[in-house]
Amino acid sequence: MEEESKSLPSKDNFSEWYNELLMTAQIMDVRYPIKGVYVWYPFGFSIRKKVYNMLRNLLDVDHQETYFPMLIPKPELLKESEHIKGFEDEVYWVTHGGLSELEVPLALRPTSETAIYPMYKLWIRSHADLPLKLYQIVNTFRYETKHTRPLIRLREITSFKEAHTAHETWDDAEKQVHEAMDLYSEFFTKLAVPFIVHRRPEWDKFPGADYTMAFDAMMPDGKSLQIGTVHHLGTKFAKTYDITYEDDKGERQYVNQTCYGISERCIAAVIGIHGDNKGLVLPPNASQTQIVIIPIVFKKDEGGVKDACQKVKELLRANDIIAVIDDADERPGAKYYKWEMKGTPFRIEIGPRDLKNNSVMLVRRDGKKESISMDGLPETVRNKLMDFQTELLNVARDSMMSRVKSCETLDEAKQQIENGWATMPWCGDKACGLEMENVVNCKLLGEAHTIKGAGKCPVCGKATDRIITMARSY
Ligand code: P5A
Ligand code: ZN
Repeated sequence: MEEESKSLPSKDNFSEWYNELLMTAQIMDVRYPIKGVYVWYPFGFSIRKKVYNMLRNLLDVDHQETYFPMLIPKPELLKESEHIKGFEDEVYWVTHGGLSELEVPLALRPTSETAIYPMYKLWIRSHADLPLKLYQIVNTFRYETKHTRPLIRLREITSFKEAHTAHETWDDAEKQVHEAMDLYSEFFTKLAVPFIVHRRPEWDKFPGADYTMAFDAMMPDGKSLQIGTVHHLGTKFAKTYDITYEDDKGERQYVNQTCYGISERCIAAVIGIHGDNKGLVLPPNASQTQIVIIPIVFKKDEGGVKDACQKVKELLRANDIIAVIDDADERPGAKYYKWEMKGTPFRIEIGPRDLKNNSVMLVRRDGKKESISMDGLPETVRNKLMDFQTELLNVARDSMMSRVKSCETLDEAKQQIENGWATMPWCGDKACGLEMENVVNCKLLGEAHTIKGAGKCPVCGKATDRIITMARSY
């Protein structure tokens, strides 16, 4: 596929930079002629593959993967009144089969509760069937009316990982909420994406949930991006879809449920948080290729540089480090540009002088450069990849935390959210919360148990130790 060799707008103009990068680095093609629907380039898809394999591996420990239909009969979708109120203006409908109108219109799943739970009613009989923990990775469709953006706000979400669990008691389900949060924490940490978990306020929880815990990442422009959510569903859906089990006393009880989801927004977060003016920066865990080897050859291949490159590649591969050689007939500079754009974590340059010294030149994607010995190369490289991964996370986490500031007045908060997040006391009343959102023109992300404090509600003046995070959000 043709590479375009032009430079990116500065990352200071985040939106422009992001849109250009997706095309130039060949992650998403935004030219598909439907609003909110985009196409994965094979390179972008290789990132998706890496990232979702990681997610699968984490889930497969104690979940089972499955597949449910994309089409949902209208009566099933409409059964849960609170749920459908949240989604009714986002549903795509299939109304015809060929020329004939369908007797029962079919919805394209906006999420799969209403596809899965009628089957859970059939599958769950006794307490021996619990807990049940299934997940699927599918596309879902939401007729989003807010500004659509590739990977961030899609009308076809192509990589929707949704897990749905059923338990005996409310407390069992709550335990699952915590397990899911641990799993997501591990996932985002492996992706080098720092986050804060917020308990969403009542008016912003998942339609039909008892409560919602959300993972929020900070994008370079200071806006928040919800990169994953875990919902405690209580018995709400169980009552609607009549999902019961026989307990050990022989009595029928409603199951308690949870569901949790992640989409390709997690990849948008990696791109946004780590990328720079030269392009993508991928943490080694998210990159198909960890190392590009570039032969530095002059007129004739002095000292067997090409052979040495081949040997290094094989040595690394034998140690599970994915290396490729770029031996195209181009200037090294052009190659650097290309692989930097694609975010490859490390570049190894090998020239005649390096060979004489029994060493190679290692250049990290963030520019740090050092000569390392051929002896023990795979171990050195593996350690340095891990260091790089950890540093990316630490730098990003420090940068995020330095942009979260505690504020006392709404004016102060308004200033603060121009390039970060504001935290402030909130009495807990919905009316005060909505007023705060209005005046500051932001979203109340909710309470984070990692952020503590006390003070007075800026609206009603009541003393409180409830601290809420405020942000502009995607
Ligand atoms: C949990 C899984 C649900 O749908 N049902 C099954 C629950 N939750 S959610 O919060 O509505 O969505 C889960 C996550 O998906 C991402 N997301 C989106 N990503 C891209 N484009 C969209 N239009 C979109 N809508 C939601 C968010 O990360 C969200 O947390
Ligand atoms: Zn108040």
